[in-house]
Parts: sequence; C-alpha cells; structure tokens
Amino acid sequence: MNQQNIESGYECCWLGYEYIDNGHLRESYKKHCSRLDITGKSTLLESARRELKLALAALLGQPPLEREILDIGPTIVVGTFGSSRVFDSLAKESDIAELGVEGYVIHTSDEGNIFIAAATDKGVLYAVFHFIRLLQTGESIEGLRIREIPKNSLRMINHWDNMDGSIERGYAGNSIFFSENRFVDDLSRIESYARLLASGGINAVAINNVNVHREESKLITTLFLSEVAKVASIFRAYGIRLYLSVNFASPIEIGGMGTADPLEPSVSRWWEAIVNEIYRFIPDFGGFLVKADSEFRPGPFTYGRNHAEGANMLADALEPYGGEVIWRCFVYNCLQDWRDRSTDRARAAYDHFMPLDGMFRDNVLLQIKNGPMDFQVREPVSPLLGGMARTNQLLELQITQEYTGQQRHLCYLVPQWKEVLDFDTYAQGEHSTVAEVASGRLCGRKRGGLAAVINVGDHANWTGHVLAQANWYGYARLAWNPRLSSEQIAREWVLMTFRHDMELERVILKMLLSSYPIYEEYTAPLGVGWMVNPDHHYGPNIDGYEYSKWGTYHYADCHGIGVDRTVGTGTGYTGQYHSPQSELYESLELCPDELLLFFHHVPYSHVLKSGKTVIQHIYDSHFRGVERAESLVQLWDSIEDKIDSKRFVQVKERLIHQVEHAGEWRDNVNTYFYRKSGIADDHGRLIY
Ligand code: GCW
Repeated sequence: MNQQNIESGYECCWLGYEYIDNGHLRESYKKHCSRLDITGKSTLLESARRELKLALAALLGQPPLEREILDIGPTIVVGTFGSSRVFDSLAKESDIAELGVEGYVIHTSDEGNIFIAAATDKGVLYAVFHFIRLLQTGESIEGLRIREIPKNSLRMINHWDNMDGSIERGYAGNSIFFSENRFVDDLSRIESYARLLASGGINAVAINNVNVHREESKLITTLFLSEVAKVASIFRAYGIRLYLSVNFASPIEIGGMGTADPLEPSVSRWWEAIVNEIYRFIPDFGGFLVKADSEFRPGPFTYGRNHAEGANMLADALEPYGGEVIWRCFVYNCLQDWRDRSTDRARAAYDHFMPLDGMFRDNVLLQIKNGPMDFQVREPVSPLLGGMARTNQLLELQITQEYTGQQRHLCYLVPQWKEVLDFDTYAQGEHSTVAEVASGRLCGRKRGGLAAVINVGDHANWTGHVLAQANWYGYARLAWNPRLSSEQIAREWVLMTFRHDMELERVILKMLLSSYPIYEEYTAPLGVGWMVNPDHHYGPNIDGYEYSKWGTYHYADCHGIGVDRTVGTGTGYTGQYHSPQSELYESLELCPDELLLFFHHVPYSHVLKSGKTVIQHIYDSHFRGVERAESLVQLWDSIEDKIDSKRFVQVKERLIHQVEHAGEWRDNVNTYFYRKSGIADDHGRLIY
C-alpha cells in the first residue's frame, strides 16, 4: 500500500477508497464489477458514474470497462427503471410508487449482474453510494436483494459560516464557502464536500449562519446571487438543495424600508420580488432558514406579530416556486433576572410555539433543538417534539461539538442522538418516538426530518479531530435511517476510513462507543448542564453562567443543587410532557438519575437509584471519567502500528490534551462541591 493511499482518510474522510488488500474478497468483487453500464444521461447520473469508476478503480485496482449490453459477462447496470429493458422484472417486483423519489433497489441477478435501479436519478445516486459502501465494508455482494427508502424526506445540514470566513462555533478552521466577505475562488473543496454529504444521503444544506449579519443579509440580492447559484449547481449535481439563512429585518437593512412588519403589504411585496429574483438564478432553491426573535435577532415580535404571521409571510412568497421556510424555535428570554424564579428557559420554546400549532402554512417547518436548552451533554428531550400535532417539524441536532469538547475531546455523539430519536413522547400513545414525530409520519404530515449544525471547516481533515468525522458521517446515516444502531454506524465508518484489521476495528469502536459516557462523567453532573466558561463555552467554570442574564442552571448552595422544574413546587416545566413522561419527571423517586438535577433540587445527601448520594456520585464519576479518558490514550497507542503516522499523531495529541483537560474538569467540579457541601469523599481522594 502506498503512503498516500493509507492517508487518504485524512482528507477524503470515508471516501478515501483504499485498495482492498484481501485478495480473496477482491477477486469475489471483480467477478461482478469488471463491466459497467449506465443507462442514461444526466448530471446526477454523471456524478454516479464518476463515483463508481473512481471507487472501483481504487478498491479493486482496475477501472471497469463501460459496456452497453450485458453480452460478455456480469455487468453492473445502473439507471432508472424505465431506462433499460433489463430492469423490467425488477420494476415489476419493486413497488415503484413506494420507493418514491429517493428510494432504490440493488439486486444481484442469477447471472451475476448487479442491478442498481431507482425511480429517479437521485435514487440511483444514493444506490450507487450504498453499493460502494458494501465494497468498502467488505460485505458480500452475492445474492443482493436490497430495497431502501429514507425514513425522512428532509435530511439537512446547517452551516454557521459567516462571510468573513469565520464559523460560529466552528472548531476545524475557516469556512469552505466564504473568505473576506466573498465566496472563495476555488470551489473544488465544495465539490468534495457535496460528494461526502451525498454519500450519506444528505439532501439539503443551508450555507450561512442563522445569525445573519450585515454582509450575509445581501446573499439574497443580485450582488451575490450568481455566486450562490454556482455553489447551488455543485450541490445539485449531488442531489442537494441549497437554502439560505435570512435576516428577518432585511426589508429595512437591505431594502431601505422603514419596517419589516410581516402584515404590511409592502413588506410581503418586497420579499416576493426578492424570491422571484432568487429563483431566476437558482430554479431549485430550497428556501429560507430563519432565526427570529432569538438572541437579539430581529423578528415579528417587534411589530406585535407572532411567529406564525412571520413565517407564513415568507412561506407565501416561496410557495409558488416550491420553496419552504424553516423557522427555528430557539426562542427564549436571554435577559433574565435570577431572582425571578418563574422564568424558566426550558419552558420557552413550548410556551411560544404550542399555542400556534396548526397555524403555519404547509411549506413551513419548525426546527426544534433536541433539548429544551442548548445542546448540553445531557438534557431531556424537548417537549415541543411531540407537543405539536398539526405543524411540520424538524429535529435540530448539533454535530459541531460546542458543548461536547469542541473537537479537541473525543465524543462520538450518535449514541446521544439515538437516545433522542428513540425517546417516546407518547404524543399518540406508546411508540410515538421522536423519530416518528420528526419524520412527520406520526401525525400524517408530508414533510419532516432532521437538521444539524455541521462540524466541518477548511482544516485538511475537515473536522479538526480525525475521529470527529464519525459524527458527521453518523448524522447523515441516522437522518436517512434513525433505526441504525450507534455501533453499526461506527463500524461502517471505521471500515470505510481505516484499513481493514480486526484489532484496529475493535479498538476504535471501543473508543468511539465509550467516549460520550466518558465525556459526560467528567463534565456537568446529572443533567444539570453548562458549568462552562462564558462566551467560548470551553472548559470548566461551575458558576460561569450562574445568575447570568442567559439563565441560571444549577442553583447550588451549601444545602443542595438542581433546578425544581416540577408542577408541584417548581417552574411547571414537567407539565409540558405527555403522560406518563410528565409523571416520571415530576417524581423524585421515578426521575432517571442522569436527569435528576435538571428536574429537581435535592440535598447533596439525596440517594440516587444507583445507591450513591449525589455528592458521592459527583466525586466518583469525575475520578472515573478521567481514568477512562486515560484509557482512551492507551487504546489508541495499542494500534499505533496499524495507522498511518499522520492520523495517529493528530489523534494522539488531542487525546493527551483531553486527559489533561478532563483532569481540570474533575478538579474544578469536585473542589467546588466539596467546598460548597463540606462533605468529604468516602474514599479520601485528593480534592482541593
Ligand atoms: O448554542 C447557541 C450558540 C450560538 C448559536 C445559538 C443558536 C448561532 O452558542 O452560537 O447561534 O445557539 O442556536 O442560534
């Protein structure tokens, strides 16, 4: 293997296509993969062809011959059902209507041909990536009978990229789109990005930050639209629609008007003209992503209007073109006074949006963060998910590790997201999981899905920490199918990214799968959240946000800790859940340990279900978390000879930092609570 090949996973992530070392496996693939016939022509099919040829040439060491008929021997035939007679019987047995515009089938025929087919070119592209994945992960391709339909119609990525090139909460360098208030000149990296997204089935991307500043407000004008259109066409070749985040006050800020009131006819006319112009440049433009009345961003509240009035005005402008509005529900009071114990940030999204259920247009989706707060390592699921029954919803996750180690700590987030997706909201009785709610299926809505804030930048390895690529890959796979397990996704990623070796696979899987619990152990305990340094949100600061205008999160004093969010004696937040979740959280006895301090204020001596007191749990988990972080370094060291030095060293450096930093977390948290509570550690360990 040459060195460049070995290191391909650094820059190409999981599409590095390493030569398959195992001769037996390689020969078994070659039997089916020496000839290729793509039965049609389109931009999407061209992407499929390019990818398949690239992959086969690299994986098998020989590019396929392109044939038009299957006369000589087994051939991979790729196309839409109607494009060739060879798909006729396949078309009959596949319910094409059910496959929809993104589903596909992959079959191995008795003669050894591989048929890769779908109702649309886009489905074909996804099928091709699926087929390549089989080869990358060493799966057999004999007797294939694959039929796939995505579980979510919208599988979206949000960028928090600014036009000056910076990325809000970005930990892997600068924007791949923008630099110095312009688009970058070299768009080749955007194309690689589109490939990576499409390989996981992502079909929508918003390229600019939801905090839309002065320059970014102009993205919807002719000043930038031809550039935006160029980027849109790169994404289009991979089946991805482009969206823009917009400033709700645009009519004022770039239109020179005196108001942005959504009920003012001149304001809607202004937006209609803007939208009309956008579609002249980008006929398949996806629509607008909007952060309004949130963290000092403008919105309909300024004019005494509600969010439905704001969103619907934009939706009406986009509707004739098939565009949609994605309206964020991250709306809360960020000018709080800690003395006012009735204001609870956790309640905010539900309180604002529940009364509007059923009032939004069909082309509006409400984007709801997974938790009621803000992407903490542990939060309950937002009760708004499953609350609204008559509104399209989109679950928002954060791939960028703002509160989970900023891509300097290893934290594989798929297990956290799985817990969210599997959470039973009981919106319509048992099995009303968040996955069902978000997809729209539960309430018979046509539109729904997932959106996530991405973790990439212009760093050579895209994500800063090589192993953080797994979160990006994992999100895409989950958006396609939330039923995949964390382990299966991690395994696919490891096999696609590193050379095949059982020990390497075992070790990296172990590291990934243990990393989220480890991170949770040495940071904020029992669902209390925050305890980070203000602004940049990195590193421990127990009182960093306590008694701040953004909220108060732990209320620790010498007697106890936690926030009483019960209906009985607290803020009433538990009442926002359906039964039986509401009773579960309301009850001190039933509330799960890991969320105890989110829902209840308890004395340090309170005994958890685990049998430990709260204070002893804090000490133990922090000591243990650091020990387990140390074990990550040992695990990584044990596979040094199986990994190229570039990736080995890169990850090793970060793991060493993680251990040191975990120690800082442990000491800060333990010391703080030792001094507050005056209760010593049962095991007499060193606490300052
Ligand atoms: O998590 C917080 C971040 C902000 C972000 C905001 C949001 C884009 O700290 O940086 O702003 O949430 O989601 O809008």
